[in-house]
This record gives sequence, C-alpha cells and structure tokens, in this order.
Amino acid sequence: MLMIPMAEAQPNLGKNLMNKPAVRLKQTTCPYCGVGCGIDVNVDGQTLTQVNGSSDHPANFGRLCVKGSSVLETNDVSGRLLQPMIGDSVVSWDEAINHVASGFQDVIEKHGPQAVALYVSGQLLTEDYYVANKLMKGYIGSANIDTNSRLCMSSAVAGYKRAFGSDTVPCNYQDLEDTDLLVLVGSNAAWTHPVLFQRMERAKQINPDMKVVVIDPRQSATSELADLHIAIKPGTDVALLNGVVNYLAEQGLLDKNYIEQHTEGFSATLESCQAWTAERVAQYCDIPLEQVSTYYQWFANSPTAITFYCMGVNQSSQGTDKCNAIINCHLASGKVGKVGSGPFSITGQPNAMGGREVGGLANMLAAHMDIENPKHRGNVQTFWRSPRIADKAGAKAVDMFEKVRNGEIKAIWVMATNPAVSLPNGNAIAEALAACPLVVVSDCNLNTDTTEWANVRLPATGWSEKDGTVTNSERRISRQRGIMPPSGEAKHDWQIICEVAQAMGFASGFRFTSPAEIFDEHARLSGYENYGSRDFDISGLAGMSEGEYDRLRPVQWPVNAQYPQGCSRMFEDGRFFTKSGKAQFVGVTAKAPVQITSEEYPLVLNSGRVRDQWHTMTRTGKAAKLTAHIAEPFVAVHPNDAERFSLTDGQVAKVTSAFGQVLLKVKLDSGQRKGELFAPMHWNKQFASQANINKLYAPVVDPISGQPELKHAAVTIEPYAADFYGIAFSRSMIMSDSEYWTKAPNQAGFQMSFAGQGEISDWLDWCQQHSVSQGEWIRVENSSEKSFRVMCYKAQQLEFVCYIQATPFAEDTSWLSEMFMLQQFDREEIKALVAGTPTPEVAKGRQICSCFQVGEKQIIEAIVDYGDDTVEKLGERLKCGTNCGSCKTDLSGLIRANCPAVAV
Ligand SMILES: Nc1nc2c(c(=O)[nH]1)N[C@H]1C(S)=C(S)[C@@H](COP(=O)(O)OP(=O)(O)OC[C@H]3O[C@@H](n4cnc5c(=O)[nH]c(N)nc54)[C@H](O)[C@@H]3O)O[C@H]1N2
Ligand SMILES: Nc1nc2c(c(=O)[nH]1)N[C@H]1C(S)=C(S)[C@@H](COP(=O)(O)OP(=O)(O)OC[C@H]3O[C@@H](n4cnc5c(=O)[nH]c(N)nc54)[C@H](O)[C@@H]3O)O[C@H]1N2
Ligand code: SF4
Ligand SMILES: [Mo]
Repeated sequence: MLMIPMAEAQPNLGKNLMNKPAVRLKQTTCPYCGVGCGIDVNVDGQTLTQVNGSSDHPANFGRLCVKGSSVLETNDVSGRLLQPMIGDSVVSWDEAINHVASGFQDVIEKHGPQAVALYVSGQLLTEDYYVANKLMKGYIGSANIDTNSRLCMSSAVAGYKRAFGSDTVPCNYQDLEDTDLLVLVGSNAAWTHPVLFQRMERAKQINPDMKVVVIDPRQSATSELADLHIAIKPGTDVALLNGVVNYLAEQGLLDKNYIEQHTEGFSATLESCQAWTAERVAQYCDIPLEQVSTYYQWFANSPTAITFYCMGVNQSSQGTDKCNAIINCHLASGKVGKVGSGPFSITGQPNAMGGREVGGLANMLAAHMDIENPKHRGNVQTFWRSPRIADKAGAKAVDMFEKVRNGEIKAIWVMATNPAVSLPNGNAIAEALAACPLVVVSDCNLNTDTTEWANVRLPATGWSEKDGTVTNSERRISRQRGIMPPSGEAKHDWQIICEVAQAMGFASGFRFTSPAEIFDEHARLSGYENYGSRDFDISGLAGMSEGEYDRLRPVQWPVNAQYPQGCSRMFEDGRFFTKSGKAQFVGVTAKAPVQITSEEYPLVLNSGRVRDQWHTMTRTGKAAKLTAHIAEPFVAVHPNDAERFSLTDGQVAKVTSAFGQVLLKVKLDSGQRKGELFAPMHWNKQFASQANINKLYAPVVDPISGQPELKHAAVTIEPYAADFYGIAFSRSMIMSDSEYWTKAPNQAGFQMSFAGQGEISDWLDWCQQHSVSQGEWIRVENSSEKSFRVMCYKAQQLEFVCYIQATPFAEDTSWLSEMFMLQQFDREEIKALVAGTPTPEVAKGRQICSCFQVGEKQIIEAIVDYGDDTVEKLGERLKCGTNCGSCKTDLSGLIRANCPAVAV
C-alpha cells in the first residue's frame, strides 16, 4: 500500500533542545477549492505559524493561491459557534443531541420518513458525508438527503452517467500540461482554480504551440490567457458544441475507428448536429464566424484536446445537455482516455468528489451505486445490515426547500452549507426556514444568514481541527488532517451524526470511534459485489490501521487489485461502465434559458465568483488581506447599458427581478456583453444590507440533474436615488442604518461604505453616534458641494475617518484605507485628510497583489514610467505576482491597458 510517511517531520529538532517545544510540520489539504492542494503547516506549540504548499503533493507541487496561503488569517475563533444552542440558550451536548433525535423521530412517527431531510455539503469530509448518507438512506429509510453539490456538480454527474454509464472524470491534472489544445468552457479558472490555472500558464509558456480557447460570455482574468476568447451569448453552448461534431463530419475528420469500436448512438447524434453549420452557429451564438471556424479547425486538427468545464456549463437549465454536447465532441474525435485529452469537469468544492463517492445526492446510493437498481439496493442494505434502504430518489435541493416551505418536510438538518444565501429565490428560502418547525444547523460559525433561522445550532470543528479525507477534481484522495484540538465544545460532523443516530436507536450502524474506521467501511463497500462492474473501487485501501490511514499519501481512485497504486487516467482501454461496455453519444438540442428577458426585465444577470472570496464569506470575509482586492459587492455593466439606464460608475443601483431586489454598486465594464450584467454571489446579510443576488434568481432547474439555472436571471436596473454617499474607516465596529451599506475588515479595523436618502442634519453627530471612537474630532464641511469629512484621532493614531458627499466617489478611495493603517499620524496626514488628497506614500491605488499589498497606481507607474512590460519585470520591481501568482492575469491586463504596443 501507499504509505510513505509525509504527515509528520520535525525540521527543527536540532534547535529545540532547550525545553522549547519543537516546531512540528504537519501536512494537510487546503479547505477551499476542488484543486485540492496539499498544505504544509508549521505548528509551534498550540499555534499554527506558517503555511506553504506541499512540494510533494501532486495537485500543486508546492504552489498555493492567495486563498490557500491566507488560510491562517481566517482560522481564528472569532465568530465561531463554540457550544450547542437551542434557540438562544447554550445547552449541553446531551440535551442538543436528544432534542434533535427526538425531534426527527416525532416527525417520522407522525408523518413518515419523507417528512424529514438532510441538506449537506461538498465541504464535509468523506467520512462525515458517508455517515450522513448511511443514516438517511439505510436507517431513516428516505433519500431526502441532498447537498449543495446539486447547485454545483449535478449536471456534470448526470452528463458523465449518460455517456459513460458511471460518474467518472477520465482526466488528470498532468493532462492539462500535456495537451495541444485547452478549451475552457464556462470557467474562470484564473480566479476559481488558480493553481491549475498556473499550471496551464506554465504549460503554454513551455509549449508556445499550445492553444487556449475560452468560451465565456464575458471577459475575465481567464480570457487573458486565451488565444481565442469566444464571448458567446449565454446559454447557447450546445449549439456551438454540436457544430464541432458537424464540422468533424463535414471535413472527414471523425475518428471512425473509435466511434465504431467504443461508442454507440453516433448516427442519431450526428443527425441532431447536422443543422449546426459554422454560419448558423455564429448567428445563433451571436459571435463572429471566424471565431467559430478557428475553434472548429483547432479542435478537429489538434492531436489532443481537453475541454475543461465548470459552472458556466453546469448551472444551466440544460446543463446536463451541455455536458453531453462536450463529451460528444471528444467521442467523435476519439479524444478520450488518452494523454492530454478528454472532457474534464472541474469540481468546485474541496470534497465535491467525495460526496459523489458516498452517494450524497438524493438520486444516488453509496459507492456509485444506483438507487433505482434493486441489486445495488440489496448490496448496500446487506453490507450495512441496515433495517431498511431508500428505494426511490429523494427531493433535490430546490424541491427540498419547496417541500419545506409547503410543509411536506417538517424537520431539516443543514450541515456545512448556507442555503439562505446560496439557493435561488432567496426570499422563498427564508420563508421556508421560517416556517419549518425544526431547523437544525451544524456550522462552525455562530451567525450566518442560515443560522438565523435555526432552532438548534450544533458547533462543528473547522479546518485544522477536522480530520478525514477529501477527493479532488482528478479523483485524488488526500488526507485533511486534524492538527489542532476542537475549538470550544465543537465536535466533528461525523461524531455529531453518529450521536444523533445512536440516540434515534440506530446504535449498531454508527459505533465509529474514528474517521479511519469510517473510511475503512467506505473502502470495503466500494469493493463489495463489485467485480469490475463499478468505477468507484477503493477496496485496495481497506484494512489500513489507524497509523496507515494517518500516513495515507494522495492517491487517485480506483485503488484495487488491478490498480494497487491508483489510476491516473480512466478509459484508456476504451471500455466503459455501460451495459454494452461502449460509451453513449447523446444527441442534444440547443434550448433557450428558461429565465428569459422581457420588456419589464430586459437584462440578463450572470453571477459567479471573485478572486479572493469564498462563497458566503464565512471564512474569507474575516481576512483583511482578502477583502482588500474587492471590498464591496458590485454589478458589472457595459458602458452602453449604463448610458441606456442612466447609470454612472460607482453609483448604487437597484437591480430587480420578478422575485426580489438588491442594491449593488455599478462597475462599468466593457468586457461585458451588451444587455448582460454580472454580479458576485458572495455578499450576504452579514456583510451588506441588500446584496444577496440569489433573491433575483427563479427556482428554475435542469430537468435531468435538478441543478438550478444560476447564471441567467431576467432583471432590470435603475439608479438608486441616494442623497448621500459615505465611506468610513474605524478601529472599532461602525454601525449603519442607511439603506445601502457594506462592511469589511481592514488591517487596522473596519471599513464601511454606505449610501442613503434624506437629510442628515449634523454629520459629526451622526459619526459619533455610529462609532465608539474617542479622541479629538474634526469636521470639515463644503456646503456648496454638500461634502463632509469627519475624523477622530488620538495619540498620533487615526481612530476614525468618514468622507460623505452627495455623489458617488468617482476617484479611487483606497488611499484612505492606506492612510488609516499608518502607524505615525501627524499634521501632514491630517492636512491631507482635510484636503482630500493622498500623501505620496499612501497613493498606491486599488489593491492588485494581495500577498505584497501592491496597488494599481504603483503598477501603472512601473509600466508607464519605467517601461516594465512583462509580469516578470513588474515582479522584480514591486514583488507583485511573485508569491501565489493569483494576480498575474490582472498584471498582464494592466500591462495591456497601459502599454498598447505590448501583446501579452
Ligand atoms: N475565488 C473562489 N474560487 C472558487 C470558489 C469561490 O467561491 N471563490 N468556489 C469554488 C466552487 S464551489 C466552484 S463551483 C467553482 C466555480 O468556478 P467557475 O465555474 O470557474 O466560476 P464562476 O465564476 O461561477 O463561473 C464561471 C464562468 O461561467 C461564465 N458563464 C456564465 N454563463 C455562461 C454560459 O452560458 N456559457 C458559458 N460558456 N459560460 C458562462 C461566467 O461568465 C463565469 O465567468 O469555483 C471554486 N473556486
Ligand atoms: N447565484 C449563484 N448562486 C450560487 C452559485 C453561483 O455561481 N451563482 N454557486 C453555487 C455553488 S457552485 C455552490 S458550491 C454554493 C456554495 O454555497 P454554500 O455552500 O451555501 O456556501 P458556503 O459559504 O461555502 O457555506 C458553507 C457553510 O458551512 C460552514 N462550514 C465550513 N466548514 C464546515 C464544516 O466542516 N462543518 C460544518 N458543519 N460547517 C462548515 C461555513 O461556516 C458556512 O456557513 O453556492 C451556489 N450558489
Ligand atoms: S487553488 Fe487555491 S483555493 Fe484551490 S486548493 Fe489550491 S490553494 Fe486552495
Ligand atoms: Mo460549487
């Protein structure tokens, strides 16, 4: 087996002979994205002192992005839920467990097992996920367990299953470096899978003939790397992809041998593709013909190709069809199961894959077995020796919450996800949680938009405390190790689930005392009655001792008698897990999104991620270093649309759909298509007054996968008629009651942006009321401009500063934040603040490089004044981009914008 010690070493032994505790090195996995980077953590006594990328982890070979390298800054106990609570009262664990168990039992007795539900997450570890699924499907006997992966990966799963007969990701990360053509569809990997993106960038540097195509309606940090960026009309991917198959046929470039020997259903699929000539595609997708032709020529003639796809594909009302359209291109050209080739769906969350393995979705069983298959149901029940087994699919996420809202589900247990923010039709989700008689939430944080509705809050251990395994996008299982003891009274998710199960009378199936025991059962089940019939088989990892489990090295499944060291690429033999052993072509037809625009809602709202925030910000929202990149929620608007809707840059706008309304700051962006807006998904009630964009999305789902259409809402936008705009920095918390506010941590305290209506008679008084700062207060007023500057300082330190004006801040205000962080604050600085002009030392501009806090102005100066025309030269001068590299595409964008002679 694969057990070369890597978990623990003692690098400083020699230096630590003097009674000082040794600095230990622990190896674990990043808690964020599905790249699954290995992290080395230095532990000094009870303190985690430093993190580095694990040089021997095959996902990252030492690299980390800015989120991974800042993980310690988000790991303190502030804001943590540290004790179980019923309502607002702290209770003992016994009381909490019994309350949950009897609450669930009561509902089951009165209304049956379909009246309870578990809503779990791709951020659970495999062991947590395994027992949650076992409790629901094998003991409660309902399949009402679904996960936030429904919002994320379910279309990819359904697409793979239709084509390959199994949920198998064929490729590996090395393939990204070994390919001649990389097509990124609906992925902003530069910001969302940064370490993989760095591997792509490097591969392209080494092999200048490698081509990169980005298919995304908007310009992004990722499209910076593209040789060809196809800004397609959103939702039209199927037409573009069907055109590839048609082109291959037209040009006689099909891989007829492969089609013949290893696939079925080609002729019907070709028929559904034949109408999609390049001309028709160009028209339908609203893109130039030569872009379509170039993509088709490159794909057809390239010896290898990877199509790398993410949420722009999956989060669609025809997400599953989009996935099959991608797979069809690869089958038709024989580009599957070969070095540097394949349809590569990338997972978002750290353990989305682990969740798929244990059957965490409502329509799956454990170990990649099918709920509709009686033999599989028999296998799982016999193996578990469980009293029952769910025999039909349960409610998928969006339906589940609809059933909570209409009272069919009366008890729900939410774990490691924040549905009040992340599910579509947010107002209805709040109604559902408010109406539900029993809402249990297991979380690490005390206050989230979801815990607000909890009857019971259960404190879960977080990263560095929790202990188990995760599986990344390339099927690689890694240990996420418990390094620290649990904070407060927090327990591991698997422990909490097992205790509730035991209290419900299901003791026999849940007597686990360690994650190693659970993993062992999971590994054994994967091999049970398998005989090569199922892709997911890690029976080779069964039977490990606790020590062997702890030392487990990253390994790609399957791990069994055939692949004792794991398997890096699937389907090399052209055999698939379908009945016939052949891959299935699935003919798909292009369909318009369901949430279509109208006269009343004439704009499309696209949504997604920003570089330095993670989901609902419960962790990354704590780190000043991470919030500095983009401190405020925004809506990106094409300048023509801004004109059409009378909007100016930096102004607060009201974005409205048939389902709700939000207030966001306008960001002019000529990289948007006209008629389309983009807004980040991250901000919620903890950080902003009205910025949760999921209030705007309809609960529309893909009919096959049940994945919601989260990239395409129909909205309208109008200026919010603010009478004042303010920006404030304070050492201590600031309160705001204005209609628009957002807040963020700052390296020296807090910052807040606000806007509102009405007349404030005295801004000095207002500032004093809304902060607890003490010291010498100064107020400066320019009554003709209706602008005010209020500040408070004490002992050479600025305690508080607030700028208020009647119009949006057109100028960059990031210097105020720099000013606020100065250690020495004297007359020069006060004068600068009074005058509203930055001193040279703080005029850095908007933060671009989070690792070394390098600002936009500094970078532009280096480009313009010193002629730094490459990312490397900027790095030499300013250090920007030389640590994690996450900002390199921003740097090349700035070079391009400020140095037109340079093609980056
Ligand atoms: N920084 C950061 N990284 C993350 C996360 C995070 O929260 N923050 N979350 C992780 C998770 S869980 C996930 S799922 C991944 C998501 O990773 P990605 O999918 O890369 O990220 P998104 O920003 O959601 O969306 C990707 C792109 O899809 C495009 N798109 C929208 N509609 C269409 C369309 O119709 N067709 C095409 N072709 N493209 C379209 C959008 O314009 C956007 O640029 O990121 C992971 N990594
Ligand atoms: N409009 C729009 N909506 C989207 C998306 C989009 O692109 N656009 N993307 C969707 C996608 S792909 C995803 S993955 C979802 C993500 O959305 P969510 O899953 O709702 O977001 P998170 O902030 O990751 O929520 C995780 C919660 O679990 C807690 N937590 C963290 N670790 C643990 C743990 O170990 N145990 C327990 N018990 N709790 C823990 C955190 O504090 C947090 O409250 O959002 C979806 N929603
Ligand atoms: S790419 Fe960044 S966020 Fe993703 S696993 Fe690696 S370090 Fe973590
Ligand atoms: Mo996701």
